[in-house]
Order: sequence, then structure tokens, then C-alpha cells
Amino acid sequence: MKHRSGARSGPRIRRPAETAAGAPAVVETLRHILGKAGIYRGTAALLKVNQPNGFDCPGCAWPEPLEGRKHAEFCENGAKAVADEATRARIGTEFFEKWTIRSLAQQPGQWLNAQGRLTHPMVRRPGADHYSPISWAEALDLIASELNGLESPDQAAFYTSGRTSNEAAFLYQLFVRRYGTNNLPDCSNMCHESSGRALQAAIGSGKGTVSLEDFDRADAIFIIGQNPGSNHPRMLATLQQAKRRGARIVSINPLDETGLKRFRNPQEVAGYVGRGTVLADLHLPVRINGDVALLKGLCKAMLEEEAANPGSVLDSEFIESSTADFAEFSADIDATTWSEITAAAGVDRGQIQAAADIAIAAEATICCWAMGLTQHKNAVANIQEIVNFLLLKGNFGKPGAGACPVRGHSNVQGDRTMGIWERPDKRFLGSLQQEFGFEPPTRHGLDTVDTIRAMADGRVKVFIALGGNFLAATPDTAFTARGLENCRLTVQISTKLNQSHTVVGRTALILPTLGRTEIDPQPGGPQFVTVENSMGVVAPSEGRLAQASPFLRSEVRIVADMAQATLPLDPAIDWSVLADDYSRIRAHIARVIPGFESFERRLQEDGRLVLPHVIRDQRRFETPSGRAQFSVHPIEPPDLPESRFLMMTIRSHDQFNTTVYTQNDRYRGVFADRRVVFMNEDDIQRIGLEDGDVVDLHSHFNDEQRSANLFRIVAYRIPRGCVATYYPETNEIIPLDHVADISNTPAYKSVVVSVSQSVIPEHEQQ
Ligand SMILES: Nc1nc2c(c(=O)[nH]1)N[C@H]1C(S)=C(S)[C@@H](COP(=O)(O)OP(=O)(O)OC[C@H]3O[C@@H](n4cnc5c(=O)[nH]c(N)nc54)[C@H](O)[C@@H]3O)O[C@H]1N2
Ligand SMILES: Nc1nc2c(c(=O)[nH]1)N[C@H]1C(S)=C(S)[C@@H](COP(=O)(O)OP(=O)(O)OC[C@H]3O[C@@H](n4cnc5c(=O)[nH]c(N)nc54)[C@H](O)[C@@H]3O)O[C@H]1N2
Ligand SMILES: [Mo]
Repeated sequence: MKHRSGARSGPRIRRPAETAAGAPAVVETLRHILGKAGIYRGTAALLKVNQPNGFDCPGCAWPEPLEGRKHAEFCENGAKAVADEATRARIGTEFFEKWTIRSLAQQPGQWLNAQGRLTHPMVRRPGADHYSPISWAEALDLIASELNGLESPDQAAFYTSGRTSNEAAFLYQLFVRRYGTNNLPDCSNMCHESSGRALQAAIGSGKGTVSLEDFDRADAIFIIGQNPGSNHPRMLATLQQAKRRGARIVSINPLDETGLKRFRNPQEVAGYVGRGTVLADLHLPVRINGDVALLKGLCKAMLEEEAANPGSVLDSEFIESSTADFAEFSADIDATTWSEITAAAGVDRGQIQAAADIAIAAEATICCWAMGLTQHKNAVANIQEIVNFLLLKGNFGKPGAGACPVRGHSNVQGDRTMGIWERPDKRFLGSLQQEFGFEPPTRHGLDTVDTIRAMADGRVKVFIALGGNFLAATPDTAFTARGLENCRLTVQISTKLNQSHTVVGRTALILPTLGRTEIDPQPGGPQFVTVENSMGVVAPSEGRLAQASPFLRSEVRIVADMAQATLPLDPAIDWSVLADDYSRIRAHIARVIPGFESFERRLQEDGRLVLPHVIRDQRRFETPSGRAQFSVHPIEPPDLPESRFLMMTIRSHDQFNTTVYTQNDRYRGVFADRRVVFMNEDDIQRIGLEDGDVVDLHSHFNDEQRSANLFRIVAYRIPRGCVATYYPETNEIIPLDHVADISNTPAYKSVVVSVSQSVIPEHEQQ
């Protein structure tokens, strides 16, 4: 039949896995590391991951324990990230002779990445079909002359992805501000920006308020909109410990993700023979974007219990002494009906009550969350509802309690601490001025979404990316591509080839750089860098593998070289001397950034810095009122006509953001094809389709419609009205203007779509 066949053979589907990690994780680890990096480079790399004298795992930002590290302080997916960087495959200059840029643009991202490490600086000259080799000196001259040829520094934008070290990030923002702009968009704009903005306003700090040790003291852990089994696998071991101690775990997620069901710890014998530890005591299958309603429901159940038994739930002393606007908040909760709550949350009152009972019984509760909450129109409201929920029982600044936004990229939090931000505050700019004697620009710069708009309409003409894959990670791929093509110069400083190298400005450069795993020799000796994890711990990271190519330069060196080539001589900043010995950069950081005093000495003596946090350490809230703020947010169910669905775009178990390792998603039982759309059985029937059908997806936003073709329907346990696809396969249909209020983060997890049967040309039918 026409609609059930397709050009591709489609995925193999199995039941979703019941248990995470265990022996299959070890097999996968070895397959990736040995397959790509080989025995020697592979084992050498793994033995140094997250060790005191090794490098920080380029996987995620979950902290490693301060004491008692294991020999293997990494996970299956960390190993995949390491293997991907430590690969033996190389892209030489002849590769670019063979492939035109246009033909590379036709290749899937997985293929581009699999070609190996970039080895040589390359240029695409105006009008050329191919990249050709260029010397570092000429490449730097080109950058300098383009930057200095602009009418205003605000016509350039400088993107950062979150693998960049503190040292490179600090130097980069210094270069950009010395040059004269705050146009520093970063991946955080697409990631935890909503968390930062929400927490800053509500509790006076944009960072999480817990440390890893708090997980040893928590009675309840809520995991909301996060899939740690795939994206922060080391977190499962932390949860397992908490669970064994008696903590209760609640998962709030449209999907019953495998990683939160059962966990077999591959570092224990029982991880191979036992059935594993059940992690989540309770799973609430919330509708996509039903979290404001659900969290209000939790608060309502708690306030009702307090009313029935005064003094049994709330920490009234804390609410009285340390918070503001409780009266408005509780009045709004009173006025919100249960039917409103359950309709929007898609979860019944009994389930909400069960979760509330866990919170009520807990002396200390932690809430963890990630992209399931931050990438919606009302993402900031989502996170402020978590704050409300935590405030009720005083769950800030006490052991075992707090807010834990689990960061994505391994140094995304550190990059912000170092000043990678388009909206720097006055205090930070003042410190820069004092340290370096120039006047930094104060106008706010462009974030990621605004940079795309500015490139498209010609306000930004030079785009430089320190890592990342801007084209594939951002929304509306066709529009973003036009923006990049509109630029006079695009520069990608990268380890691996990706889609962003295939869509180019008039002139384009690829500058190949060292990864975390590699030795970084400089005139001052081999260098280490530092990174900050999700919980504000800053630690050194030193690569141990031989460089992938003699032509690579470190990120720090590339930034210093760009600055030196571009900026007039300045006695206050000798860029190349700073890059000779990174401790000189850390000396500046120590004077400019609060919490980094005596940076170098503390690194030597303690091996790390634990950044101060006034909420965690002193229970102080640095808001204008000096109190933590309760807030009120409306329940706004999405406007979904019968034939429309809310689509979330999620990560598989075999990818790191836009880097796709394989077409498999073992935990969700999907193999050999990522071009799938997960749908509820009833919905599939309702629109007259069948499991396995090939369909097109159309997004609807204002009057705009965008389509992506040829996806297989996979019937799945997902709430009705909700569908899921993989990121980045559907980024082309995510509307650019569909963003979160306040944070401007693309609403990647609530895209309104319709689904229609694909019309497959006769000759392609099987
Ligand atoms: N191996 C690996 N590790 C990674 C990454 C990777 O790609 N691969 N990426 C890194 C980065 S940059 C980041 S930001 C993190 C991302 O880590 P996650 O945030 O865990 O990643 P996503 O796959 O986007 O998953 C979001 C989860 O939220 C759920 N969800 C979606 N919409 C909603 C909603 O409306 N409400 C609720 N309650 N839940 C919802 C989805 O079902 C899914 O389980 O991981 C980091 N670590
Ligand atoms: N639809 C949808 N879109 C999303 C998301 C989503 O959930 N759904 N998530 C968003 C999120 S949370 C994020 S963080 C962004 C991620 O956006 P980015 O950070 O821009 O994307 P990545 O895929 O992590 O970037 C991968 C590339 O980084 C380069 N790279 C890797 N390591 C290094 C290094 O050490 N140095 C340098 N210089 N380069 C390196 C390699 O060339 C690699 O191809 O995507 C966002 N986009
Ligand atoms: Mo992220």
C-alpha cells in the first residue's frame, strides 16, 4: 500500500528497555572507544576521565564526587563523547579537494562527524566551490581585516558553545569587549537561560543551590523534564545511593524514561547479576507543557493539608522571615480549581496527591530539571513554580534541599561565570575596566535568536563561533542558513566537521582546535584549563593524548591570536604572553571574578575551588527585597485544535546534541532510524493512520507553516495530544519567533504540529 511503504526501510522497533546501564552499557562503551580510538588511545583516554590529573569529561556537567573517586569515573555516554574526540579518523586537506561545499551540505550530520578530526586551517574564498588550505597567519589577517572593516563592532557576533574552558572563555569575552561589543550569543541561550532568568528574579542567584553532598541528605528528589539515563548517566549512581538510604524519587515527564525506572550500576558486581535498583517511586506522565498546572497542583495539595492540620506542612517561620508575596501566591492557588489543574496537567488528582505526600513527608527536598522545563513559551514560569513548591517547606539553604538545574555542556556554567553573556552586569564590566584599563561597551548585545535575525537582515556581517554547531542547533534551519550566507565572513573554530561548515558566508574559515583530551604544549610548558560543573565546583582539566594534527592550535591560543591580529597594541594586555602560560589568565580571573580569589594557589592546594553561594552557604537571598519571591503564573493550556499536536524534540541515547553517533536509541527501543515520530496509539487511530506509517510533519505558528517529510510513526506510551521527535531532525520546522518569554529561548519542546500521510513518488515505493 502506498502509505505504508517508503524509500527507506524504516526503524526496527523493540519494547523500551526496563533497566538502564548494566552490562550492555559496558559493551557499548568498549564498542565506541575501541572502534573509534583504538586500544591504546582509547584506554589511555578513559583512564584519565574525571581523574585528579586527567581531563574533565566532555560529556555532561554532572559533578564527580569530591572524595573517593573510582578508577572509572565515567559512563557509557561520556565514553562515547571521549571516543568521538579521540577518534583516529582524520580530515586532511585532500578531503576538501574532493568534496564541494555544496555536496557536503547534502550529507547527514552523522556522516560529517564520522569523517574524523579536522586537521588544517581551511578557507572558502568568495565564489569558490571548495575549501582550500590556508596558513594560520593569513587566516588571522583575514579575520582582522574583516573585523576592522566593519562600520561598528556591533556588526560582528561571537558565539560560544559550552565545551570551552574557563581560560578560553575569559580571554574570548575580553577580546570581544575590547573590540567593542557585547554580541556574545551562546548555547546557554538555547539551554538553561530560562533557569538563570527565573532563579535570578525569584531567589537572587541564577545558579543551582545544591551541592553533590546534598543528595546524601535529601529525603525526596523530584526529577522534572530531564532524562538523566541518557544525558547525565553518572547522576543515576548518585540517585541509587540516595535511594538505598531511603530517599524517595518522583519523575515528572511525559515519557517513562528507562533511566529512571531501574538502574544496574556497572561499577558494582550486582550491576551485572542483580535486577538493579528501582529509582523512581512514582512517575507522573504530565502532558507536554503541563508542568505549571502540575506544580500548582502539588502546592494546592500541600496547602490543603496544612489547612486541615495547621503546622504539619509549611515552614511558616521561614515563609514569614525570608519570603515575599506568600499571600498573593496562596490566594491564587486557592482560586485555582482541581479540574483546571488536572485538565492542563493531564494527570489525575490522586497521582498529584501521591507526589505531594512524598514532598510533605520529606524534611528536605531537591528538585532537578533540564530541557523539559526550559524550552517552552512559559519556561520561566515553569521554573518559578518549582521555586514556589520548594519555598513552602523552606527547601533552600538547608542540607539536602534546593534547586538543581542540571546543566548541559560540561562547561556551560563556567562560560557564563567567565562573562560569556550578552547582558553583562555593571559590576562585572566595572571589574574588567579596573583590571585592564579600557571602557567595556555597556549596551546589551545579541543573544542567539537575535543574532540569527540580525544576520538575516544584514545588521551582523561577521560571525565567529568558538565551537558548537550553530546551524543545526538553532531553530528554522533554512532561515538561519540564509543569515549565515548573508555574512561577509563566517569562522568556525572546531574539532569536528558539522553542518555549520557547509553553509558559509562570502568568505569562510575553519580553524581546527585541540580538544579536552589532548596535550596542550605552550612555551610555558604543557597547560591545563579549568571547568565549572553544575554545582559550582571549579576543577582543572589536562589533556593526555597526542594532538590529532601538528597544525592544531588550542582555543586559548586561537583567541589570543585573533585578538593580537585585530586590536591595536595595548600595554595592559599582552595576548600572546597570556596564552604562553594560562596561569597568567587565571591571575586576571582571580582579580576580576568574585569567588576566584587566589585561584592558582587554591587549585594547587585543594585541587579545586568550591565557589561560594550565598543561598546554599548563608540562606541569604540577594533579591531587591532581600527575600525569596513567591510568584503567580496563569495556567495556559496550549490552543490545540483537534487535528494538532504538541511536539517536543528530544535527545536519543546515541547522540551528543547535534553530534549523532548512531541511528539507535536503545532505551526507547528504536533502532536503525531516527526519523521517527512517537505518538499515542489513540491519536494515531483518531487521525486514521497506523503504527509504522510514513508521515510528514507540519508546524503551525501564527500564519507560518513549515514542513519536514518522511517520518515513521512509532506507537509509544506518550500522553494523548503529545508527540516527540529527535533533535536536530526537526529543527527545520521550529519557528524562530516561537520563544520563551523573558529568556528568549526557542520553545523546542512545545511546537504545534499536524501530521499527514506522506505522498511517496511511485518510483520510490517498494
Ligand atoms: N549523552 C548526552 N549527554 C548530554 C547531551 C546529549 O545530547 N547527549 N546534551 C547535553 C546538554 S547540552 C543538555 S542541555 C542536557 C539535556 O538533558 P535533557 O534535558 O535530559 O535532554 P532532552 O532529551 O532534551 O530531554 C528532556 C526530557 O524532558 C522531557 N520533557 C519534554 N517536554 C517536557 C515537558 O513539557 N514537561 C516535562 N516535565 N518533561 C518534558 C522529555 O521527555 C525528556 O525526557 O544533556 C547534556 N548531556
Ligand atoms: N530541537 C532542539 N534544538 C536544540 C535543543 C533541543 O533540545 N531541541 N537543545 C539546545 C541545547 S540545550 C543546546 S546546549 C544547543 C547545543 O548547541 P551547540 O553547543 O552549538 O552544538 P553541539 O552539537 O554541542 O556542537 C557540536 C560541535 O562542537 C564542536 N566541538 C566539540 N568539542 C569541541 C571543543 O572542545 N572545542 C571546539 N572549539 N569545538 C568543539 C564540534 O565541531 C562539534 O561538531 O542545541 C540546542 N538546540
Ligand atoms: Mo544544553
